[in-house]
Amino acid sequence: MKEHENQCLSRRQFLLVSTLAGGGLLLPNSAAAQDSMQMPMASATATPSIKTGPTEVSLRIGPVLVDVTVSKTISTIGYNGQVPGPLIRLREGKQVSVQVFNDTDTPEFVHWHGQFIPSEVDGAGEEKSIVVPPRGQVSYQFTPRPAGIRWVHTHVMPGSNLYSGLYTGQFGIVYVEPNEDPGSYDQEVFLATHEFEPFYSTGEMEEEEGGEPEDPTLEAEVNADKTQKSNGWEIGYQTFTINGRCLGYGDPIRVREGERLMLRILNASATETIELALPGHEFYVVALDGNPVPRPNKVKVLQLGSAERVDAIVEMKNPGVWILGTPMDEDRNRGMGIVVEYAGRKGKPQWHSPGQSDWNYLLFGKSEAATRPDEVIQMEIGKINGGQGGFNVWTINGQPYERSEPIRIHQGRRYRLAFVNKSDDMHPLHLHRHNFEITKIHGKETAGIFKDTVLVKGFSRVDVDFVADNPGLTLFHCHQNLHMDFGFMRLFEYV
Ligand SMILES: [Cu+2]
Repeated sequence: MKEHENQCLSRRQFLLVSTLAGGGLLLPNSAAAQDSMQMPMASATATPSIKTGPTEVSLRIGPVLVDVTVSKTISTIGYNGQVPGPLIRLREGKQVSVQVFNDTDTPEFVHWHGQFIPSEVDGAGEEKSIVVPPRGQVSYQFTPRPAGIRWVHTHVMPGSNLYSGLYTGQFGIVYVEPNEDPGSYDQEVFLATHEFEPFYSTGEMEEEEGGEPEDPTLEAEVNADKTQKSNGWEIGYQTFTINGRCLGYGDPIRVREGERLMLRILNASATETIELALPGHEFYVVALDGNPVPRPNKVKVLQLGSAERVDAIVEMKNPGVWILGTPMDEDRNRGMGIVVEYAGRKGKPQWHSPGQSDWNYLLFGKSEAATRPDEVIQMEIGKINGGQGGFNVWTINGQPYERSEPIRIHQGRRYRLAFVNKSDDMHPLHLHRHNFEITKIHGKETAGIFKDTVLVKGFSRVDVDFVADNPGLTLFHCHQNLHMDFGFMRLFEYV
C-alpha cells in the first residue's frame, strides 16, 4: 500500500499563512451564502444572483455520526460534523481563504475536484500538494474557477482499508457561482450519492458492471490470454444514500406543479457507477461535470461514474409522490433514492422501472470533429487479475503507477488521450486541474462536451483532448478507488 507517500511538509510550512485558533464552521462573509449553507441541501432554493461570495471557508475533518435511517447510524469521518459536508458556494474568480483543521490521527489531503488551481492547493500527494497533518491545521488561498458544480473530497488513498479515503464521508458539494447566466429554473436542489458499509466480495456480482463490450475484438484478445488468474476483490455496500440518508428517511424534495426543478447531482462514491430515474418525468440535461453542454437533451435515465456531476432540469408536470432512485432494485431497497413530493400530495412514493437506459454522452455533443490535437498520447488500460492480496493490478501501457515515469507535456499544446480499455470494467477517468473535451466515443466523433471525469465502458475506446494551460504537476487517475489505489494513475509533468 502506498498511502501518503509524497507528503510534503516543507510545502505545508511554505503555505501556512495563518494559524487561526478554533472555529470549525464555514465562515462566509455573505449572508446569502450563509443561508444557503444552513438549509438542508434538498430544499435549498435558487439564489441566482449573489454578486459576492464567501472569502473564507473553514473545513474541519473529524468523526461524524450519520443517521442514515431512524434506527441505523453510521460512524465515519466527515467535514464540519455532517455528511455530506456543507454546501460551499463560491464566486467564480473571487479569491477564497481556506482553513482546514484535522481532528483525526491521520494525515489528510483535501482535493478541490474540477477546479483550475495550482498543484500546491489541489490536494493530491502525487502533485506535492499541501498535507493536512494529524491534529493540525493549514491555511491557503485559491481563486475558484470555472463556474459550475465542483466538489471537495479526501484524496487519501485507502488501498485495502475500507475505513479510509472516499469510503468515509469526507466529501461535499462546491458550487462555483457563475458571473453570468445563472440559468432559468424555479428551485435548485443539490444531491450527493454515497454508499456506506463497504465489504469485500468476489467478482461474480460485478460481472455486468462494464456493460456490453463496445469492441468485441478487444474482449476476444483479452480472453485469449489463458495465463490470467480469476478476478480479484470487488467492493459491495450495505447502505446506499442520497445526501446522507437512505430512501424514505431524509426530507423529500418538495415541488409544485409547473415548477422547473434544477437538479445538481454528484456521485460521491468510492467505487460505484450509478443510474437514477424519476418515474413520470424526464431529465433535461444542461451541464456535465458543471460545464454547459452544446446540445442540452432529454433522457429518462442518468448515469454517473464516481466523481461525475450532472445538471438537469425536470419539469414538474406529473403530480404525485415519486421515488427519484436507481433502477437497480437491490440498491434502491438499500437506500439509493430520495422522495419527490408534489405540494398537496400524500401517500406511498411510487416507483416504475424506466426500462432500458438511454444515457449516452453523444446525445449532448456536437456531431462534428473537434480541433485536431498537437499530439496523441495512447493509453491502453490493462488489468492483471488477482495480484498481491487478491487485488487486481491496473496498468496503463503495461505499467502500474508505481513503475511508471511522469508523462512530459508542454504548456500551450493540445493533447489527445486515446483510451483503449482492455478490461471488462467501467472506468471514470479523471484529470486534475484541467478540463478535457470528449472527441471520440466508440468510433464516433463529437465536440463541445467539456468534463473532468469521463466514464469509459468495458472493452471500449474513448478519446479526450486537453490543452496544457495550467502548469504544475497534474494527476490523472481512475476515480474507482479499487483501481486508482492499485496502479491506475499517471502523473503529467510540464517541462
Ligand atoms: Cu477504473
